[in-house]
Amino acid sequence: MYSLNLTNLPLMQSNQDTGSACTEYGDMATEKFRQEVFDGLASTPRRLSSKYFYDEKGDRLFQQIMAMPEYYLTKCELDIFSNKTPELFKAIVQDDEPFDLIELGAGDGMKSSYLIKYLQEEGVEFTYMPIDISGSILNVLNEKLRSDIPEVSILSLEGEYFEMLGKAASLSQRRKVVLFLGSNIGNMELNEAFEFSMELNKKLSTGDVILIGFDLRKNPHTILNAYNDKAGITAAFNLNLLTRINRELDADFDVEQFQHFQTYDPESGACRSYLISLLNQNVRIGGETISFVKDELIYMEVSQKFSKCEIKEMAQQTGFDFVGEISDSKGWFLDAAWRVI
Ligand code: AVJ
Repeated sequence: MYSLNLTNLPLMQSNQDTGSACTEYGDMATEKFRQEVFDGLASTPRRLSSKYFYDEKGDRLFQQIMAMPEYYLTKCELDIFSNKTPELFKAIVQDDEPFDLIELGAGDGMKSSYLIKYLQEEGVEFTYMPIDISGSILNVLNEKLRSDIPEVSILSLEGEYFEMLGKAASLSQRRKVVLFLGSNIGNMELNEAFEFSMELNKKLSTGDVILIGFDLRKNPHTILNAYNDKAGITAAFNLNLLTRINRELDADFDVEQFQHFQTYDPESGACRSYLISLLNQNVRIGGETISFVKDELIYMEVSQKFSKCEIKEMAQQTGFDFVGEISDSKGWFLDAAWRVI
């Protein structure tokens, strides 16, 4: 059985052994964060990027969201990965040829571990390459897999998606299968999602396969409820970004004076969240002051919902052949398999 463990090779560890590189990376990340916050708040409407929701507190809040009865997405995709594993297998495996299984934003690998286990049991030769911006979550994932499926070969890649995809390609010539699960693609504006898909296509080779998780259009109440929970966890998830800005960018947002507002537009399929300023107020960020008038909005996040038809169109228009689609038992969520032409 192929079980080369590359996880601990120094080459694979970005910024972990040199304190200075680590600090520099941190400074650069903070600088990018500061720039994006200022640019976003200066645009009309004001906006902040939901990719910054996930600090330690944000990770915990997202765990709570996934456990909420209203939030169906994770349960649906888990249904697919635990009950339709043979179909996933058929969509991604070609002959018995070894391949690299790359996961973008792997997180705790909850869903993918079902697929990994199945591949292992079928005796397929593959290396699992989780890519995540968070080194600590990769460590957690590593330990978990190592104890649950000890024979699996893992190569963790810490960093930005496309940079690490390039690295994966330079390290191995094998066919690539890329997982991008959880409807993470929904957090991009539609044009950004198309650009992302084209960029992914450019970074891959003919015959490579990607498996993308899409949340499907359904009864608008079901969708809105998933993002507008009574307990206010989604509200806290949005407001936590203000707390993060206070801490990391030396700001003084009064979190009590902003209120979460959620919309779902069944025509466009966009589910959007906003924060509303409850009064005229000045917020200091670093050396600068931003004035909010009462009822002014900050646009925080889009969670785009798709029809099957729109998903097929995206594949066609970004250089992929549509290979297959696997839905949960409710038909609410879909993992689509596309092959690079
Ligand atoms: C992590 C992108 C899947 O948009 O459904 C959950 C994030 N935001 N509740 C989503 C989220 C509010 C989530 N994804």
